[in-house]
Amino acid sequence: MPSLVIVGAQWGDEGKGKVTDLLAERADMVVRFQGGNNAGHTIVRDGEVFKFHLIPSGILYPGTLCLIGNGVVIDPRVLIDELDGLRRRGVDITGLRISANAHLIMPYHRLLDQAGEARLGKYQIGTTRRGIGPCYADKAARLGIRVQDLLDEKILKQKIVAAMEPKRLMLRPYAKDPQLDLHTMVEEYRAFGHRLEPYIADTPPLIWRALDDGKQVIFEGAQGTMLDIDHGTYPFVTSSNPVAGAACVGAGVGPRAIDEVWGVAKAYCTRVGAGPFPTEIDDDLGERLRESGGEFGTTTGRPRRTGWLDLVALRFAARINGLTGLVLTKLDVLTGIDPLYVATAYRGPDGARFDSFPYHQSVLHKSRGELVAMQGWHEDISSARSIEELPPAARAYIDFVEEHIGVPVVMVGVGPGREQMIWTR
Ligand code: 2SA
Ligand code: GDP
Ligand code: MG
Repeated sequence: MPSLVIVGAQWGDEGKGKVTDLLAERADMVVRFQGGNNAGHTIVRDGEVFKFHLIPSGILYPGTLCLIGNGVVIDPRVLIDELDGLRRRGVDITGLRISANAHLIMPYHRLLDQAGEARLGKYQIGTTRRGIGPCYADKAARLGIRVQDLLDEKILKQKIVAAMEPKRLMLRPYAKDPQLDLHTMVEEYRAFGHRLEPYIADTPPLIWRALDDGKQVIFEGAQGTMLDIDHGTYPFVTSSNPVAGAACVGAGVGPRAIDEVWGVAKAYCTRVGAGPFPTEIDDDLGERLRESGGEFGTTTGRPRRTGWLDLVALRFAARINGLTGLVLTKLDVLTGIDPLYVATAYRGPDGARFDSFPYHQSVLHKSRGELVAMQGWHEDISSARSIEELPPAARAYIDFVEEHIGVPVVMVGVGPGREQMIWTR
């Protein structure tokens, strides 16, 4: 399997970091292709917890090249903190490469994100307030500052002036914020440039060469399919494309470079931030799932909303991403909940039934999952290492998912540790 894209098949936090880390053991290169430090990818190794925001989840393997692709938006301060943190923990970071074409999150992007959410009030999206949306907006408006600009003070200054000027009105409440002082900003970003220079590279040729040499490349997605700006629950989405197709654009390869696409999904559902969630559980059971699943934002610490497994959304994710495999994580969290429910269809506002994901927001926002009850199990499954070691009800649950999605379940997660994964074939 020379090249594999790993994407979130739900609303993010499905366990992509863990899956990427596990598969990266046999990979030569791991590439992040979209999103920024809104992402939080957790890896648990021998009880030690690592949380990555920008650095690809292959960095714990010395010798594995870890690329931050052109499609990623980078807050250089966060990246440097992440690098320093890893260095302090003795992790070899020499394999990191940063695309010279990736866009930079600037202080005004963070402020605009906060101001935008405050302005929306009760209609807010619930962003991570990391400046992601405003940064991608500047990229599209051709006002973005790129990694390569850090290396030329004159260009950097010119571009910051051009980008900041049109925002003056929106940034008026922050007029006296020292972060927005041009001189300070240029100095600060030049210093970031000096720190990051050894890692800055023309990244697509590195990937082409690896693929030509038959090396294994993993493209690591962030967030999830239902947060995709084109295909997700717009406007309650992130500002990039977390779907598999974006791996090509955000890394710099053609579609024929991709061999496999694996989606990662929890055995239930979560969502952090506002927006439709047809299988949401808003009673004590939802709280229980949040507690037992540790469902709090990896980046912001926000409590995640919880719900039953949504097979309508998952079927949609299978098609949009062209999934060739499904990794079902956190099956252990469902232990002791009996019966379990899964949604196989939606009921719309006027009682209409939807087998496929409704495209219209008015329908989607008022749809609820049509739930099917399934038998639960009570045995602790966290030390199971083969499908045969799972109770029959857990196996039936996996089979049900596979049947309804039409994609093979390739791995099942039974705990946060990297060894707590069952390969099904
Ligand atoms: P943004 O900040 O502009 O990307 O927010 C827009 C929406 O995208 C959601 N979003 C996320 N959803 C799940 N996980 C994410 N990463 C963190 C994590 C989130 C955290 O790993 O837990 O710590 O809160 C992530 N990043 C963005 C966001 O909630 C908005 O709905
Ligand atoms: P990502 O953004 O998709 O990488 O996911 P996050 O790291 O934000 O959230 C997933 C959480 O679930 C992390 O705390 C993981 O350690 C944890 N996790 C991953 N797989 C499993 C699993 O199979 N079982 C349990 N209990 N936890 C898991
Ligand atoms: Mg996450």
